[in-house]
Amino acid sequence: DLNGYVDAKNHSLVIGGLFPIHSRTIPANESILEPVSAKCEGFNFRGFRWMKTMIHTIKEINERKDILPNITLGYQIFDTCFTISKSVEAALVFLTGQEENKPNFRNSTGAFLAGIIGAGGSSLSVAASRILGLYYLPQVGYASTCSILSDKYQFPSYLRTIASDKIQSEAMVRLIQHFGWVWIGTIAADDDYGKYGVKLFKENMENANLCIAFSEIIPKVYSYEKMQRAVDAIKTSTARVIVLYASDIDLSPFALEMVYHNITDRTWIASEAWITSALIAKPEYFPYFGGSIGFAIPRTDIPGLKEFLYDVHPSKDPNDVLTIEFWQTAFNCTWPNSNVPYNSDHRVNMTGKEDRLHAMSDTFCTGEEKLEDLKNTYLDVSQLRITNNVKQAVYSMAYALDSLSTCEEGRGPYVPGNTCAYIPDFEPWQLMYYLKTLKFTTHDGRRIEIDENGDVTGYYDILNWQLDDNGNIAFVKVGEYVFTNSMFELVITKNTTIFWNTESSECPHSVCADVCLPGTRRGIRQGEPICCFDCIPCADGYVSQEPGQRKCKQCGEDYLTNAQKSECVLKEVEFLAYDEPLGFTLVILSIFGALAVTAVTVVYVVYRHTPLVNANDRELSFLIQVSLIITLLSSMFFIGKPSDWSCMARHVTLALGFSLCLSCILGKTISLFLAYRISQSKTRLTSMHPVYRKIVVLISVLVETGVCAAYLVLEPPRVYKNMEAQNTKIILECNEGSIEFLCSVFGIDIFLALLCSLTTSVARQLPDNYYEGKCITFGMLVFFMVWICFVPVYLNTKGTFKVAVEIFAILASSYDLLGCIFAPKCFIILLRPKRNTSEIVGERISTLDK
Ligand code: TCR
Repeated sequence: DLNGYVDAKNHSLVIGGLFPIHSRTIPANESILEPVSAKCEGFNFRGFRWMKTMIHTIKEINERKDILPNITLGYQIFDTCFTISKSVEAALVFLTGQEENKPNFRNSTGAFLAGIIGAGGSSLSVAASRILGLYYLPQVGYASTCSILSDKYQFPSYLRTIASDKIQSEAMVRLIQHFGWVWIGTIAADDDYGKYGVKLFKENMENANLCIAFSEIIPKVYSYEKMQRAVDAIKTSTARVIVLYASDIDLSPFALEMVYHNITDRTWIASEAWITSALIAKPEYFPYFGGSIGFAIPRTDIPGLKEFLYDVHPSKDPNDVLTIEFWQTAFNCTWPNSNVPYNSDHRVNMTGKEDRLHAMSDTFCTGEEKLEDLKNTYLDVSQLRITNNVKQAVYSMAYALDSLSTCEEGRGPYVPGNTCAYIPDFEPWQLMYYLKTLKFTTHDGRRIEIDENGDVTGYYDILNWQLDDNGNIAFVKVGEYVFTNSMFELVITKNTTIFWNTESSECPHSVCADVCLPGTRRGIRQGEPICCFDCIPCADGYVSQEPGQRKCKQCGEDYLTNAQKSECVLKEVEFLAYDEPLGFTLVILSIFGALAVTAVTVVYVVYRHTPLVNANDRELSFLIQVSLIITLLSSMFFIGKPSDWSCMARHVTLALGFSLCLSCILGKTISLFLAYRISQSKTRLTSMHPVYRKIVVLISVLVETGVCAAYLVLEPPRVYKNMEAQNTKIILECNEGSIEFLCSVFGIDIFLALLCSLTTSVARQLPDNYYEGKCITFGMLVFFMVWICFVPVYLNTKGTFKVAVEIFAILASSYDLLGCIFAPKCFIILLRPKRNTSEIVGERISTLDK
């Protein structure tokens, strides 16, 4: 049988109501074979208050002159006992009006059922709505938030004055992001509310790249195994933050379990259904659930409700079993002469045993008990949230009926003919028309607009459980989730303190793996959520500069990584610098060489009229000195930081210097060669005219200049960063530009050198007093040796030494020529002046110059 309240007698219209006044049904006794309607137990004060609010609201509407002036509303309310079976039973009774013992008022009394308020939990609304929807009977929910109820295909006649959980699930993810958590457990009640709520939550988490550590279910009917699974998941997981999507009634056995297993140090994200529930918000649960943070519908005050709630007494109506049970439960006594059970509990408890206690309290109720002394959810009007939804649900029904009643014939909504519907005999779908587009303002000035899915928009307060001065749990508002500028926004109020139930009292840290430090990257663990990862050090040449990087970035080629792999550092640039010992020494050597050549030139200028200087072309000697200065100083271009200019300059000056030098030597050796041939053959061979020698020089220098110019224009050498030689350094070098050109430039020099060698090796036997031929022969020999040695050494050295080797070869060959060609002559000029006479120099030599 169904418990409930009826007041339908003298009213033309009745509104149905479904409320969870009890928490569960009593399991049927196995010995009874025929089906009977189950009895209920676990008096629910909150549901009782909701129901009273419906009655209060209907009274208020009946008293108002502006809504439905000529019509008084009645009600018929059933207790769903928070079970699907009871609410289906009630839905069928509403439709058929066929309940045992009760008048079939819908047809016989003429009272007409306009629609139904409720069913509290989603599963109950879903079940009832599947049946009521068949007849399009309007149903306005006040607490069912499951998202599927928005589906008008499945639930065509369901509307609600509470927002869908879609919004709350989003809000939870925003909250989680706000506090920087990434690894979250979920616990859901075993019903549509819990399961769909968590489903949406998980989807949103996935979109936000956050991870679910575990998802467990709280069983509806106590089961040791199922409960243990959930407890174990919580115990073993590293997730410190857990979303708990359940109605308070379903949650209470679970809360006991937390106490039993002493699971503290968890932060619970509360769904709207339990955040302000007195069933859970008990001071003894505070060590386990303190610091919970969650969403609540904004609270309101309802004028007159408090007085109406206090106006309850069992003596008023001996048949009012619910009020008697309320009284018995609230005051812990037994009402005389009633067989209403007191405080019975048939649940299987945590120890696994069923303890059926049909306890009747020994003390009888006197009726003198004072409600004022009672601290009870029923009478607590400080947290009117769902209660206000009940009120608005009744109002929306009334406003819809009001619009229907004020319809003008010919302007009505129904086609064809723009007809109207009339109270009391309208069809349910005709009332649905008005409900679907309903907009009204509530007593506290809020707008309620029911959209095409039958939903209203949601606003939430974010509450945090703290302990107040009296040791009670206070729901402290720490923020809001509001709809502004056409989008939802999570606002956590600045400078409010949030209580965290952690050891440090700081915001908990809920991660699977800690953020990877700079220098490492996140490495996937196969088959695990993305929030669980290993931190893998970056490879060589790669860095991650910020924490939590997914990839290491490659450093540019000019860069190296530091030891931590957290920074790219510029590679050291290496070249042969002026200020390092090697460079410095080489500079000194080349300058010294140049000075030595200058000294020789001075000697030559001073003694320019002596036969020795004049012998074998004085001008060529001067040109050789100039060219030696050029080659010696050209080594300077090899030192210092290379630039494109110095790269071009170094090879070209060197090559030109050598070609000038060697062509001058050639001029001399050709003369010697001819003189030798003359001395040998005794035939009249003319010696070479000095102008021809200079022409030889000119031609070879011009050829060399031409090739060099082409080299520079077509494919000049450039600076080049050598990275291969050493990983940690950049070696600045000059590349060759074009190998072919380089070879031809120096090939000319080699060709000249070969000619010189050939001619002198023949002329070296020419007897003269200062052995010019022999000296040049020796000089060329050394010259070749230097450059032949140079090649393998150069190829085998690395880095800056390469240039040093090159400079060495240049200096050595220049010094060699200087030493071999000019040193013996200067010796004679300065120290043996007696040998510097024309007789000794010999007339044969002087004939050379004719
Ligand atoms: N929606 C839940 C039931 C529920 C509830 C509550 C029950 C809500 N809020 C407050 C008791 C108290 C939100 C459902 O099942 O849809």
